[in-house]
Amino acid sequence: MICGRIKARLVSGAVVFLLGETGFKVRIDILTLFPQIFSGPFLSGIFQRAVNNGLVSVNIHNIRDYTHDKHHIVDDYPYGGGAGMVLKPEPIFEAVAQIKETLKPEEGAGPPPVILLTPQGRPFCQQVAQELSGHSHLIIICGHYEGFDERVRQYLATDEISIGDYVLSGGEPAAMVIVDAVVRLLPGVLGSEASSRDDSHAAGLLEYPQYTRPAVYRGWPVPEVLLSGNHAQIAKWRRQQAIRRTLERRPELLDKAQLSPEERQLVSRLKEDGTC
Ligand code: 6GU
Repeated sequence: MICGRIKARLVSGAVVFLLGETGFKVRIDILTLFPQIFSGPFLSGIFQRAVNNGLVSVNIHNIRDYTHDKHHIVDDYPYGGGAGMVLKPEPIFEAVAQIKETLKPEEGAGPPPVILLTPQGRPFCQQVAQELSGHSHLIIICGHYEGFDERVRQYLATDEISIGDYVLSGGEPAAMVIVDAVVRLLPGVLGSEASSRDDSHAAGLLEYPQYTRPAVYRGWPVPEVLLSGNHAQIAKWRRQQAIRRTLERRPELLDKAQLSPEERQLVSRLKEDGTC
């Protein structure tokens, strides 16, 4: 098995970047007009380790390679007029069909989600990352120009995701964000299960403050409780800090967070104190 090295493979004239090869638990196919954008981000850090350990494979496909005309045209003028261009449906349908054809029967029980990345999609958040991390195969399509022909949305995509209320010139940065957030949730990718369990947003709260040595730096001490060795006290302090920080910065998150009655009281007290 050759893993961890990026391989440029020629598939019917198409360059497909393939990270790793066989035996992967999760496979992600990304369709893009700019495959070269992806040659960096998936080659370092936890991502590379995940690929090396056979936990994930990412295949990047150039939509242009699924055209049949001499000039490899992927877009066209909008019916009805107006500014900008629209991505043609044929190469996108064809790329997805070819990817699905290459699936081995044991890969994924049902058809994989086909996710369109557009500013009009449902908002991406930790819960969506968790949901996507439960699939053994994802197909992600990056949009460009004025958008997709609506038939891609209607008859091919099973999901549409946006990473926030702003407009990017293409879906590629969004694909990187989503793939990163999903891959780090896969079992075995992070060093310990605890590291993703304690993440900001994992429990609907922002993460508590962290400290490392020295115990006093430039006269600024680490909170004493963290040096106490009392694990129950430390856990309580961290939980309170997470609540306090969430109330200060993202109070709307507290409505959905799972808090004990005592913690709800803490929130009311902090609000009354005006400390937040
Ligand atoms: Cl997924 N695509 C584009 N083009 N812009 C975005 C986005 C996606 N999410 C937020 N803005």
